[in-house]
Amino acid sequence: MIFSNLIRNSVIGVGLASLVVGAPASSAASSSASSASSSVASDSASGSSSQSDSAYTVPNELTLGVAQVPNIYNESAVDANVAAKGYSLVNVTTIPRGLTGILELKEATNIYGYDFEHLNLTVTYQSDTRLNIHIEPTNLTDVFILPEKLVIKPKVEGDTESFNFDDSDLVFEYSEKDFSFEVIRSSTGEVLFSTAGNPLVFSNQFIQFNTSLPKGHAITGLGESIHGSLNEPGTVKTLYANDVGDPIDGNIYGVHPVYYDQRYNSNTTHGVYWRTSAIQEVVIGEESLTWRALSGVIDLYFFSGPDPKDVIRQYVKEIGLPAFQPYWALGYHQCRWGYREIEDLVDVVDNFKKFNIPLETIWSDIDYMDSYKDFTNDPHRYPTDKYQDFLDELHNNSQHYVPIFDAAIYVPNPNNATDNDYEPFHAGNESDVFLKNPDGSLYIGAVWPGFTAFPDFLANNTQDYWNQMFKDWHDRIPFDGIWSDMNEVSSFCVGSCGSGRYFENPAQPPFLVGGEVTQYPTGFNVSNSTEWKSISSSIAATASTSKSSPTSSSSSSIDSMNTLAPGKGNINYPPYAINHAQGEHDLATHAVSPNATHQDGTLEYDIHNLYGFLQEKAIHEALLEIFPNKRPFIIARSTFAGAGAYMGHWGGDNNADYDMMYFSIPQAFSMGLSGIPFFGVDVCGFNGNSDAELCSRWMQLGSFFPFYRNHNVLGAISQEPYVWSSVADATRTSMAIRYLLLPYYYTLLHESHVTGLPILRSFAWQFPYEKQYKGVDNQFFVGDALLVTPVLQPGVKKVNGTFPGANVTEVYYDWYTHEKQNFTDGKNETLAAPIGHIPLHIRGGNILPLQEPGYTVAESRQNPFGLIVALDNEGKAEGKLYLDDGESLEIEESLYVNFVASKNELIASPFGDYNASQPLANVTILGVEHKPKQVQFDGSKVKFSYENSTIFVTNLETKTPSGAFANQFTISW
Ligand code: MIG
Repeated sequence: MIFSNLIRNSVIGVGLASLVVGAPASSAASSSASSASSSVASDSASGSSSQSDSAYTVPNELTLGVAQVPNIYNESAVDANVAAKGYSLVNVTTIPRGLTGILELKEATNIYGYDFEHLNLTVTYQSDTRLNIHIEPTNLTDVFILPEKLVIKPKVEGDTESFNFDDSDLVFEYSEKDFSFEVIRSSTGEVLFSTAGNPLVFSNQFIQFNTSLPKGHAITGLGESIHGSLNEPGTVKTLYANDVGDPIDGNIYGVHPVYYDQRYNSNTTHGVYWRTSAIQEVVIGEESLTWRALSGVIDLYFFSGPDPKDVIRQYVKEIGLPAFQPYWALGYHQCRWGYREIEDLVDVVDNFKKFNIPLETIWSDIDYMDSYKDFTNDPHRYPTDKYQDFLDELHNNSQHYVPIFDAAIYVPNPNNATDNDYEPFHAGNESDVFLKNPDGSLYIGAVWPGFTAFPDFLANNTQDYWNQMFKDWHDRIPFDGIWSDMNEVSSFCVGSCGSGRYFENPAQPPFLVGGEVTQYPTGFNVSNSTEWKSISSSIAATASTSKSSPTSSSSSSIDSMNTLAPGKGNINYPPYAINHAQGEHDLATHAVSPNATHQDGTLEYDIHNLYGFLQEKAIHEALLEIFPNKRPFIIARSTFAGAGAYMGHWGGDNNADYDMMYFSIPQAFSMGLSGIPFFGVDVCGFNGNSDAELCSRWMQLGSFFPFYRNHNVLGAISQEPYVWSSVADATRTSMAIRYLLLPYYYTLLHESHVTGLPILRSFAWQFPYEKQYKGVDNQFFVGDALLVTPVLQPGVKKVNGTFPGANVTEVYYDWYTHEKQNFTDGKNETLAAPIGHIPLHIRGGNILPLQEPGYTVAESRQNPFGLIVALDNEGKAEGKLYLDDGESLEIEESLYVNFVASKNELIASPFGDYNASQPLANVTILGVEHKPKQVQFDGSKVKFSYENSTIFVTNLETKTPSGAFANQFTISW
């Protein structure tokens, strides 16, 4: 039906005049976005497929949004806190777990939408640590309610009869006349949240409330953005999923409407989650926080902590515990945009082997596709038979393959028989799975292949269609996981630009691809210029460096657009203009337009922020069909609260520079507290050229992130770790540490999966109320046991770090020398850090499980185990190990080992039925003051050596012939 419409449309006016043949047009949208992104240049010819020679491009003018003045920059904009009159609360009624009441509008001001006259307030004490405040219009016409099937809703816990309000750590208080409310921590009496002094604003396109914050606050969360770990006063967070190359402070790919408020005066932390998919903005002031949304209802959850890790566990448990990644996900991943043909992949895999750098997974960017179409492979550059042979070989070597998958589906040209045989579109169109325009016609945007449609994950048939497409694809190309890109959901043109012109397909997008290839990191050594010259000439042959910016908008200005409209309102140009980090701030710039409509009538406007999340769930299900009972491996770009239950995430398009390397740390913290512990960024940098120094530092830093992948933009110089010998050395060093620590990382993966705790941990979580460590985000812990102090600057041989509690309660040991460090709490310690060395310390009190590294994860798992016991000041330490087959979703056999050391004795107590048959080879005990007379394993003497206050027990294999942890054992000294 829809498709026949398309055919009919196609006979109307074929306006070829606006099409550009061959050469790429000017750079557009994403390059003009913001400070950090100066990326887009280079050519499309080298990356595009066989048809590129005569490809049309999508006309540039289709990419330009209507210029908007964001309200926060508009000095004449009305301040709703001043102008609105608020509500009064009446009819307050106590209910078994809380109260209800009616809010009556005092006077309509209709500032950025039509005010609702009556609201229902419901307060529910969900548990002793969780309180829910729900406010929605009494009349729900034109109000979007977020369905539970899209985003989990935290539920009341325990039995209502026996619930005792006095046990709750959170208390709700309210004022009736000028309605305001407070949330108070009962144990301390402290006000955690107070709307007093500001009106509640609740209209169809604008909801706003405020809370006071303590001066000198420490607010984290409200991602995703590139930012330090704290949201300092003056920060304005835009929560609108956006395909843009990592502008500092701007809205990027994901949306996490949650903040953590860590208070150093009362030593408590609480969290606040607004369960809404709406477009939002949060303004952090010196002593206030203002939260606005452009649709939906108020559904706030308070988590009482009281420690930051408690808040993380409480929040993440309610949104969805993180997916348990397969063991192999912890291996090293190599990717780039520009592995042009299958032979490139073959070479890269060979090179890793040749240079003896472990490679677990090789990735493909859009290079493998036939004209960038999903579910295809280029018949010339990636012919199916060679592709399959390659994957066979890879799998025989226990290595893995992950291809990119783009969110949009190509709309073929019905006038062109070869093009029109693109089945994924026809199958989807026939089963009616794509987003529509408000008039019911197909919504057609533009992405890499040209004009495209967008799967509607609320439509009835989408999951079946999806399962079938992925299965067919996997039957041909047996991938091991999926890299999900462009799912914000990105569209390069504004609105349904392809309606009536999809018959121009294939039409490539009108902006250039590739990195800013002339750019090198700060501190790039000019003496390396010979290297640069040789590659730059080859790049120059294919690259265009033109950077003309888009002409200003031809359409009308803010005044004529951002008006009040009845019903659901002005959907494409809401009266309140957020500060969207795209050139013209138009919501439809570089994204599917807000008025795109789902099968059940839901508008993108209301659930734009969920597009990626819903797609990831659908991919997750499709992968489960392909690999029954195996943990799906998905790395995705756009995320929402709860997405971590389905995927891991990478940080998107960063730059090959030191700033972005630093920002990866706070970004990891922010993802961790959002329930996405499996995180990493493009190591060595995406946009721009990396260099040996930056890449050495980054390969070492990245080796401590849960997800460890090097990725690079099209057109930039190669940056695989073997490209520079110094990087190869640095990489081998830190990869040997990572692979040695695989059992520790896997135990942390499992812990995060069952508790919600992040893997990378900030000082503020580990030492929550040491004010001097507030906001530290240039160092981090891995689990509780390891402290990483990376070099984040060029041209240095030393790095400063701090060591919480050192010489007071804590002991730190140097990883490499085993020496106990003579550090002082709170002091900046200067550490030697020549290229190739990343300072790493073990915090006393911890026991680390190890396994001798192999070339792959599978090989490593065949090797003997080891332990590092790092004693604390009292000669104690403890640790854990979790193991299983590494891939089953329903885990039948698992092994848990508890390690406890004290009084010169280590006891390992296993339980569970998974059998790891590899023996224990060695145990290293740090912090033993005097050389012991003897060391015993289960009462019989074993050989050992002693040096630097460290006992080395080796050659233990014969003591544990049926597996290191088959039985309990004791080692004493
Ligand atoms: O519009 O597939 O973030 O990792 O290399 C750019 C090409 C599309 C964006 C991803 C990046 C990937 C690139 N993609």
